[in-house]
Amino acid sequence: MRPTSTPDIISYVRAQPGASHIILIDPDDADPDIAAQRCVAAVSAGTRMIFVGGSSGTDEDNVHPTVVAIQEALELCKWNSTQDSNLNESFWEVPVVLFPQGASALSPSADAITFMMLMNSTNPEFLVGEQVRGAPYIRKAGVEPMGMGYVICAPGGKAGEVGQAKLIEPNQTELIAAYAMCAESYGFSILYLEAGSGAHTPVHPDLIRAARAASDKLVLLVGGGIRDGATAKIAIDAGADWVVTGNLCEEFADAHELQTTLESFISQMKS
Ligand code: 1GP
Repeated sequence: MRPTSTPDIISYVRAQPGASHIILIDPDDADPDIAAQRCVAAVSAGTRMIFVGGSSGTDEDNVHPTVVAIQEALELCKWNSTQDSNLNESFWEVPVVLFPQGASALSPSADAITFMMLMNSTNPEFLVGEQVRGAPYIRKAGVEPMGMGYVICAPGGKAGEVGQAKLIEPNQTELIAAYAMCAESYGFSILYLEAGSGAHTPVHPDLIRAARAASDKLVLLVGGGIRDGATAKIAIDAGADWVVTGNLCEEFADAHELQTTLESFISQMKS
């Protein structure tokens, strides 16, 4: 849901006071109602952005209803908070952002889109092809594009396979620094270092440090294989601004349990 505190979503993304959490909802893994319940639990725990997408199995038929269900659930929570003077309604103004596998996995109801270049893909479709196909839809729908360099690091997982990425190894710090400089030079706002969903090892902190040192302008996102607050803190201490988790939030059938887990995750990450 669109924040009223900033003129656009990228200003909101930049304005968060560091060590922030994003929940990634994969519409291929959860129906819209479950996804919405997970988002309400996550926002209650302190999550400040919601990504909707996945590297396979998503299209407008599952992405759009998922975005709508999440937006409606947040609206309802915001409305409920207006009935209680102790609650701050802006707390629920958490943007729902597309993190699409391609031009067919979009929704006009999203607040913004990570308009990404998969920078280390060997396939031009992921550099600019899907983006050219999706741009007119995004423009017509009025969904805010946030330019993002997306770089997949080893082990890379399905995102690395589907995106045909030449994976960045943990010792390739000069290379990741060059990607960060390149992303900044393109005028992107965000750089996302991805290890792949469910990765057995997250992005190496040396890579995060090198990217951070190469650019202090980019908002730095890190995700893939982060399952606990201590690991998230390592990423934050190395220079990440936001940590993304997907699998962690899919493990819980019970929203209350998810909320409790994320509360301790976020508090440890920020410690
Ligand atoms: C995938 O980085 C995200 O794009 C999240 O990964 O599912 O391992 O948390 P996980």
